Amino acid sequence: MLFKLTHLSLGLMILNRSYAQSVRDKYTVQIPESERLALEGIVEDDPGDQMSIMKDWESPEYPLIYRNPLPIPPVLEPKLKITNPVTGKEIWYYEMEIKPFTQAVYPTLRPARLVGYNGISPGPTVMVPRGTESVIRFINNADKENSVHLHGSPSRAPFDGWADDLTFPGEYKDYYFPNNQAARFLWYHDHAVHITAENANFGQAGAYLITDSAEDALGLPSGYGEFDIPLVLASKYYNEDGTLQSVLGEEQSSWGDVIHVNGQPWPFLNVQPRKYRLRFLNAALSRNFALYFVKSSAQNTRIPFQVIATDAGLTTHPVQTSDLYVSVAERYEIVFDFSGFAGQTLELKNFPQANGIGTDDDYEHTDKVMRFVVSSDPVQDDSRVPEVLRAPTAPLETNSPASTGIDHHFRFHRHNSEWRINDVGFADEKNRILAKVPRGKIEIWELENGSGGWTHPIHVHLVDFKVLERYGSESTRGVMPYEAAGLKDVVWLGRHETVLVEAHYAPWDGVYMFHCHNLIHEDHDMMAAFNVTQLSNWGYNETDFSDPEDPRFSARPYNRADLTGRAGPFTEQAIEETVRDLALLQPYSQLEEVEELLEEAWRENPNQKRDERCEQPAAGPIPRYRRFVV
Ligand SMILES: [Cu+2]
Repeated sequence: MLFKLTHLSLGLMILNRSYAQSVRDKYTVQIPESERLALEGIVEDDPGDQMSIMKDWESPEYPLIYRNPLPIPPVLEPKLKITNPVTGKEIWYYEMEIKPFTQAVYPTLRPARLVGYNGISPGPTVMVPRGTESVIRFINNADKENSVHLHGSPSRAPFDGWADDLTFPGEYKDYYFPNNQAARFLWYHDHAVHITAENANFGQAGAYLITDSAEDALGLPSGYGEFDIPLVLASKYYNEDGTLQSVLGEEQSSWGDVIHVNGQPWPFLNVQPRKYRLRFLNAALSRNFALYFVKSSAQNTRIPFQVIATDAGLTTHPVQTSDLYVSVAERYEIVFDFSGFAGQTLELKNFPQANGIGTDDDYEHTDKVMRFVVSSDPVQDDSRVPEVLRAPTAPLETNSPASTGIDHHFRFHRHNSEWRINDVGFADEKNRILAKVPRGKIEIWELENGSGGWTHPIHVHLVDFKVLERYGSESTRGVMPYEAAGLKDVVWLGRHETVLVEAHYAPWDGVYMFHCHNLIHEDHDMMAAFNVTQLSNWGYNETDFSDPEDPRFSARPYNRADLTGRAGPFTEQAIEETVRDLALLQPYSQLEEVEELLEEAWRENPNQKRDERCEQPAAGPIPRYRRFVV
């Protein structure tokens, strides 16, 4: 029997290896010579035996599983609506104060001290119509520095949450966002260098929804908090006394043994027997989820549902599935039909170690997420899930990739107990720009996790990508059908998995991060950058926001009395002036023109090659202010 099994898995490995080869044969590998040499020189740590023994609790035992209702984060109203002096359209101005608060998680223990946006976690939900720009003033009234990233938004570099662009306690920073994308579930969260995991763990994450009329017209289940429910997943550890465990000093992963949805451990939601739109966001530090639904009375029978959206908004069509992988930072939206379950209870569950794709530590109750209690009274449900949800957008619209070459290969690995990308960490300032992409170019990046000891969810800022291929010596799952039906900004590299992603590097030039979204890995130090470089001779002058540390947009100090008394920079007049001054710099008002010109340049020269000048390393030190512009 043992012989047979070994024989079988050996056969599988050989089969997978030849599949990997056939995938790679479809593409020419045209990675830069310096990158090839760097890859050859990598020495990797041996992961050893990472399979852990399942434990019951590391936190105090939580006594109220499925006993507390699901909280819904409140929608934040804009404080002011200001007319953009360039476009004449409204800019919605919001404020969020990052401050401590307490949450009684355990009924008989001490409350946990958290730090969140406006003193709640998840933070308030921002909901903004497509085409309305927003400015959010994030005010640091906490005890640690922060940086805010609006995940999934093509924000200009100084507003993208660059890890070194810090706002310290007693400072505030105004972030300017375009909201030009089709309806989509973005999220805002901390991105401060080395303490992102700690800040996120203690509460700094929230939902940000762009809405649009095209989506509204589809007739999907709607009504925020009513039939359209955000489900922000997290997984944490608590101390003996009921306070939240810090993750400072943790350098491997923080799996957590207490599963939270919208800040509440293992909640329940009362639902009607009808269709609901459920928006999943995995906001955990390290834990990946493989979700499925069952009836409480039939735990072995998974119930199918329809995936309708990915990280980048609606999929082209609904994709039916009965399980859903959601690695850290991924968003998937589904429509679940409770109409056949009147008077019953359903459970949302989680496969241990994602069916062998993950390496997450499991505990007695990490296979549970939440419960749905379906009322017995029949209701009228006019919502529907159309067979076509949207037209495909680039680079999804082509059946074959526009570029046949692999432009970069990035290996996510561990060396000397440090997490690295092609042997570089974010602290390596001289070498951390790993790609220089001419603006508008379509590139294919090959993202590799050679290890069986750990996995990495990879996030590329600025762009949406198409997941072209997934392969690996022990991987058979390929690209999941729901991954293939939409664009993504995070992709999960499971055990021994390599993934090819294709993206259009637009619309802005500038320096942006890409990194592992296991926040412990990101902090220590699996993060690097890419520079979308200005196109020469494209006959167009536009505003420059390419430097993520541009001091024009850095955080500023404030007086507490000014904030509470609405004086100084917090008067209506001062805010209006600040927002108008920002708008006059035109971070986004040229967007449509820029996109048209990029499309035109692309049509005229579809085989645009990498700009050879980008291969040259910079000569000598680059002056501080211009240091990111090559
Ligand atoms: Cu990682």
